[in-house]
Amino acid sequence: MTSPKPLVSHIYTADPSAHVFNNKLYIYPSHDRETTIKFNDNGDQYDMADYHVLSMDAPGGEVTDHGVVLRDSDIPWVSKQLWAPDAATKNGKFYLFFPARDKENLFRIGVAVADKPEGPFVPQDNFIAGSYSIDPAVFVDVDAGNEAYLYMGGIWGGQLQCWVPGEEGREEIDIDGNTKRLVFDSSLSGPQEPSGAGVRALGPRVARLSDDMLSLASSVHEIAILAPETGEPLLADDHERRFFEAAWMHRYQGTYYFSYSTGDTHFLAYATGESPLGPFTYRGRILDPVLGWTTHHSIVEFGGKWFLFYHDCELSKGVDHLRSVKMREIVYDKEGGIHLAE
Ligand code: FUB
Repeated sequence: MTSPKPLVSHIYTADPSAHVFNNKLYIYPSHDRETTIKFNDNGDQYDMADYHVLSMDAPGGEVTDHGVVLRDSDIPWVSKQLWAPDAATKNGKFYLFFPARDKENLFRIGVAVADKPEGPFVPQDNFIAGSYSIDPAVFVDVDAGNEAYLYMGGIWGGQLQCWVPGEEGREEIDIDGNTKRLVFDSSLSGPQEPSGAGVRALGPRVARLSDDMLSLASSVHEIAILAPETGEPLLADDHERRFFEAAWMHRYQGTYYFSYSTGDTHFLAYATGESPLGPFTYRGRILDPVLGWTTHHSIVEFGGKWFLFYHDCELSKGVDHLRSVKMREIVYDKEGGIHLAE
């Protein structure tokens, strides 16, 4: 299949989080912009300052840009870098979750509230207490009590590897069920992660959200992604399968699908499990590397079909920080495996 066209070409967009709200498809992307900041492995060149919302009435239909719905200067706790957002609805309100650097340069997750899916969104004064790192994905389990879960995490520029055991830190539950205290170690910033024979990969994080969607209602848990051949957590040196960033959760026929980017190996991969909290077992790849370093996606059912939303840098001819959102249909095989539709 030839590469699809970008959904919009009047602005650069990335990291699409797609949802169906009120029978209409809404896409919450990052808004990429020109910068003189040189490419580095910390992602400083992704220097975004606001969010737009896109919408579509039917798959393949006209795309509406609802304009700027939130900007960095309106968010009291933010210093810079509005990265990949997500959105959710509950109790008649709409919530935009977004990562950004706080005034101490740490990535945190914030939330802003609106009455309509297309905003405008009003930010909370501070980030969500206990949140950290990047790439929030919020899953409201409408088939299981409307419980809402916040997934987050990304290594290298996303700082997940900077949170290490330390007595003064906040409590968190690791994949063995042990409670740990974690503190931020800035010496681990940048393109660093655990490595070495037998060392486990860092897992993404999840916590339940409060009913008003504005705070965490549980401890943060590390999620286990297991290798199917051993049943053990993926190892840090398994770069073609381990979690890097871009968490997404969806449910298909009662199974929970956790999908993500493998970062430096540039795959979109997925793992499945019986609970939104995991553990998940690695299943395979959804998308091979696209043009550009990053790959980031969402998966949603719309009009009886399933779609993958993702980005690449074809429109900017390979400029890594100028990406464009696209969509492709996906199908499931009898075992629940995901494939791109022809
Ligand atoms: O858009 C900035 C960052 O690039 C996102 O947070 C990552 O997922 C990657 O796409």
